[in-house]
Amino acid sequence: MKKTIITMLIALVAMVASAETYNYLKFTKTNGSTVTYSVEGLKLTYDNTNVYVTNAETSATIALAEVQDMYFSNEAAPSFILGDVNDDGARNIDDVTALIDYLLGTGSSINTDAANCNGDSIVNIDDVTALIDYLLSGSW
Ligand SMILES: [Ca+2]
Ligand SMILES: [Ca+2]
Repeated sequence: MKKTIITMLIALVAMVASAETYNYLKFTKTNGSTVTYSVEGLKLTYDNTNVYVTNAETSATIALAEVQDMYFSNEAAPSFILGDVNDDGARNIDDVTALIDYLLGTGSSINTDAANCNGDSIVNIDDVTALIDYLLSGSW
């Protein structure tokens, strides 16, 4: 049944893609992260547990259980994780510390795109609050 649904999903995506030219295949994962793959040389296969993506640049395996959404897009996923201030791939209290140190002028460099947690145009104490709220609640 799951395989049938996936087959239908891939067929639907292929039909939609043929209507317009897109640059990326984008996956939204259940943890909220997104990942994009260039359609250049794109090959998509799957089995009962994984989707296998191969293109001209890379190959990747994505667990079906992690896939929330899959669609073609002209926009690549952002190259940072919102709130991952220190760019180590995880969001935790170390990012709060790094952000506070940055605001105090005592820390090392940070990813200012990832540090702008509330999505306005500046990095300030409001982003510390937003990041702490996220860490406590699990949602932005
Ligand atoms: Ca981090
Ligand atoms: Ca901000």
